[in-house]
Amino acid sequence: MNRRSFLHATSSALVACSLPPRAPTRSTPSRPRPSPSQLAWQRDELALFLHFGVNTFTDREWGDGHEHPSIFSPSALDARQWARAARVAGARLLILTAKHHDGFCLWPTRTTGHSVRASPWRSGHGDVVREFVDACHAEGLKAGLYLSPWDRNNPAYGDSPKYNNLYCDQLTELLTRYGPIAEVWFDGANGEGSNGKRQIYDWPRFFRLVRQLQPNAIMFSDAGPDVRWCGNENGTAGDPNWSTVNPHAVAFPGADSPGVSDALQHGDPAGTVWRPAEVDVSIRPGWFYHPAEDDRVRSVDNLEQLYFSSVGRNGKLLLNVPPTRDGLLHSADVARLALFRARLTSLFERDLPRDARRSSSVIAPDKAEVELDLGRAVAVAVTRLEEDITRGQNVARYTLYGARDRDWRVISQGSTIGYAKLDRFEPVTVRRVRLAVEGAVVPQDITVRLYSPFGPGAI
Ligand code: FUL
Repeated sequence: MNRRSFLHATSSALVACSLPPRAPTRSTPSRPRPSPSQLAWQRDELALFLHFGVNTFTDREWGDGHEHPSIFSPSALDARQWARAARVAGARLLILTAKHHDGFCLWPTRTTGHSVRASPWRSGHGDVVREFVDACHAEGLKAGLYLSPWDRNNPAYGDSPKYNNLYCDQLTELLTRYGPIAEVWFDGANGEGSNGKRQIYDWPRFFRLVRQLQPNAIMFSDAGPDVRWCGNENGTAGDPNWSTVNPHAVAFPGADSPGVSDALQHGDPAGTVWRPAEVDVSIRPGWFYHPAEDDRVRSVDNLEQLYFSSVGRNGKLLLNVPPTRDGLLHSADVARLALFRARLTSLFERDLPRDARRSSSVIAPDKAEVELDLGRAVAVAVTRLEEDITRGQNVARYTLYGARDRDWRVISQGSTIGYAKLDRFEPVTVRRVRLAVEGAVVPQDITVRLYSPFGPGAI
């Protein structure tokens, strides 16, 4: 059986194994834990990113700020189509580029004339942000916004205090006009203004303003404060991947000192702050839509791999799907998204073996074992391990063994677990499974989910 056919015919077994929690002692400092917003953010697992703006019409990735607003003229913009496709994909949130580096604003801002107001779209009366947020909410999804700090159009850029005021005004418009915004996405892109001076951003002020205007919004950047960049744009979270970080390792978005890349990829087991990794990657080679890339949309196999290397490595997947010049998601992308969700649903369909006997023991302060007896032989090809992250992230290393009888052998091995760790291997037939947790900071509940390649009847 090839991988594709067995992935289409899977079943699963779920077993929740509780390691007895230890009461914190003086030698066990309390671990950082997620806030309710961070927990919801992670549990959403998949979000869609929408790069849309003047670049869509110039066929470029980065505009230089000289684009004339008249080029922004989507003929059939339908934000409900974006949101429906996202819902079918199983995404819970969409993030729109309200402004990219070219400075063109997709909403009728009072801060600059370089916006949809100066475009022919909806005779200058349109508001993409409004249509986007309303469509998300109508489809039961959360809305998020990306406001590029780098602005290659605005004359104030480079005059740091002046531009910081303007940027705060833009944030204020976006965060007060449209109802709840669940995520605010910052990148650290930084350049020089027309005055030849490098813009110095006032990040603490930006973060304070977002917190004040939308206290429940998650803020993303290299430096959080709520979630961090995973350190690359190819869809791969680090291994290990800790959700705890040392906040001084990446002091501000765009920081480029030694150690930054490692800190973004791996986090820090001794970190004092909870700041999990978001994995942003595009379904096409570019972030913006380019007609020449219509036949380069990621395959379902590839999207599934992305899920394993992001959500399956304790990250959150932010998948970019760019609207076309019509203002619609391309039919190839929409179809791929639906198939991607169908693949995940079929792969992770659950079937709980209620008769599984479990035993668990703490062997040493940093070691614990969980053993499951499934009652009969089961073929297993994928495992999903989960820590109860409401109590923090603790596992540093694990080995999963399986036995049909007494013939114990290693099924998989790994480093961190966190929210979820997915492992895939050649199918093995086991009756008993043993998870050995090594190097845990604090032993805690681990859920072991087993997925069989042969359909529910196999369990
Ligand atoms: C980067 C930008 O420079 C890219 O154009 C894209 O928006 C990516 C998601 O973030 O910082």
